[in-house]
Amino acid sequence: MNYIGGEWVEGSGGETFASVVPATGETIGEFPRSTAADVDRAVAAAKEAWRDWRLVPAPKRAEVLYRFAALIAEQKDDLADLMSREMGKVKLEAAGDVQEAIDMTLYMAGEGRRLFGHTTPSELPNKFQMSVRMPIGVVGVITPWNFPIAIPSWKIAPALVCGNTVVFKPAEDTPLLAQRFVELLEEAGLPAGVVNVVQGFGEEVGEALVSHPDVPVITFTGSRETGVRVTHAAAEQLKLVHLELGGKNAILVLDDADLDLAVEGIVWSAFGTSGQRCTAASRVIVHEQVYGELQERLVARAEGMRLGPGWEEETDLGPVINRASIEKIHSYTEIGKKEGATLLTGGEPAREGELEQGFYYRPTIFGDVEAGMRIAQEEIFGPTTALIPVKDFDEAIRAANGVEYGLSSAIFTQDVNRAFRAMRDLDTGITYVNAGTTGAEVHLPFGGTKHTGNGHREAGQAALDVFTEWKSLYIDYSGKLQRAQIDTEEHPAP
Ligand code: UN1
Repeated sequence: MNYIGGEWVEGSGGETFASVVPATGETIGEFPRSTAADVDRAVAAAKEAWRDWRLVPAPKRAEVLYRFAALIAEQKDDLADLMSREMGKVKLEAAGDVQEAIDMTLYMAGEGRRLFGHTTPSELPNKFQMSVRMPIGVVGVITPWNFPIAIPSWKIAPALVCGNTVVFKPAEDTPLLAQRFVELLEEAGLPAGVVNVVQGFGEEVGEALVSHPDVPVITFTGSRETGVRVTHAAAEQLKLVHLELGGKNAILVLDDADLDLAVEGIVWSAFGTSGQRCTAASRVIVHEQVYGELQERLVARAEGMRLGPGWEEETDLGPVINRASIEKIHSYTEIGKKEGATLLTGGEPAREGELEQGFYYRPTIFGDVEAGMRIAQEEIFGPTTALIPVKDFDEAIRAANGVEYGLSSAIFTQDVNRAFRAMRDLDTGITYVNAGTTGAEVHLPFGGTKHTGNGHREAGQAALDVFTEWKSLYIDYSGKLQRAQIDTEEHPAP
C-alpha cells in the first residue's frame, strides 16, 4: 500500500509488483506499482502538511523521533527477521541495520535541541546578527534495498527534525520493510502528511518525484548512472540534490601488517552483506612481500563460508538481491577471466540443494589483478574482490586512488608514519586504519569524494546541510540607518 496524507491507499493505476525473498524466490507481498498521479497526490499532501510541521518547535518534532526510535528498538528482532527474508542479509547484520536506524534516529532527535547556528559580532555598533537553519519544504527521498531500514532513517530522520516533510520512494526490492518503517513512524505519532510513501519503480515514481516542481530537495542513494539521471532531471528547476553513489573501496595491506587482523577485516568487508554495501572492499591492494600468504589465507576463508538463508544461524553468506544481480556479478567474473586475472575461488552461482531456489553467488576472489582492469575499476556489488599486488606504499596509494569513486578506504600497517600519510593521501570520504572499509558510525559524516557523490554528506552534523538552508539575520537596534561597508565620519575606513 501507499501512505498518503495519513491514509493507507491503493495505487491509482491498479498495477502491482511482488516482493520476492532472495533466499527462496517466494513472494512475500504485493505492492502498488504507482504512477505519477500517486506522486502528485503524495507531494500535495506533504506540501499541505509542511505548513504546520515547519512551525512545530524542533524539540517537539524530535519527540516523535524519540518515540520512533523506541518503537524500532522494541521491534528490532522482528524487523531483522523480516530483513533477512525480504532483503537476504544474515540476521546478525540485519539487526545491525536496524540498530543503525535506532542510532541515527536518536542522534537526529538530539538535534531537536541543538540545530545550532552562529552568532557573530557586527562591524557596526548596536547591531546583532546570527545565522539560523531553515526548513526547505518537501524532500523527495529515494533509497536503495541494501540497507532497507538504516538508509531511510539517515534521510528521513534529519529531514523531519529540520522541519521538512517527505515523499519516500523506497527500493522496489524491499517495499515491505519500507512499509513497516512508515507504520512505526505513524505509530510514533507523526502527523498525517508529514511522511508519505509511494511504492513503485524509478521509471514512474522516481522520475515523477525528481521532476516535481513542488519538491525542492532530492536525496538519493543508488548507482552512479541513476545519480546522473537524477541530476539531469533536477537541473531544470535547480533543485538541491544530495547523492550517495558507488564505491570501489580498497584495503591496503602493507608488509608490516598484522595479517590475522587484515584477513578478518577483508573477509568482513568484502563478503559481509554478500558484498552489497557501497562501502564493501572490492579491492585489496597488497605489498608483494605478504601477497602470497594473504592470498592463501583469504582463499581458505572464502571456501569455508557457509551459504544459506540469512535467517539460519549457521549462515555466513546470504543470497544477493535478485536474479539480475547474479547475472551482473557473473558477467564480471567472465570479464575478469578475459582480462587475464586469476580466478582463485568462487566465480559461479551456488546451486546445490536448497540454494537452487535462491540467488546465491559463491564468494569470489581474483588474484594477480592489475589496477586498471575493469574488475578493479567498476562497482560489481556482490561477493567479489580483487587482489592487486604492489611493490611499495606509494604504488599502493596510487592504485587505491586510481578509480572514479572515493567512498571508503582502509590500511593495515603498524607504522604510524605510513598510517598518517595514508589518512592524508587516500582520496576517499572515509578512511580506516587497521579495520575494514565498512562500519561507519552515525555521528560522523558519511559520503565520498569524486563520483561517489556531489559533495554532500549524510550522518552527523553534516547531514543537516542537506535538509536546511542557512538564513542570516541582522537586527539593528541603533535607531538609525547604519550602512555596512560604507565609510562615514563616525566609521572611517580602517
Ligand atoms: C551503504 O552500503 O550504502 O559503513 C551504507 C557501513 C554501513 C553503511 C553502509 N554503516 O558499511
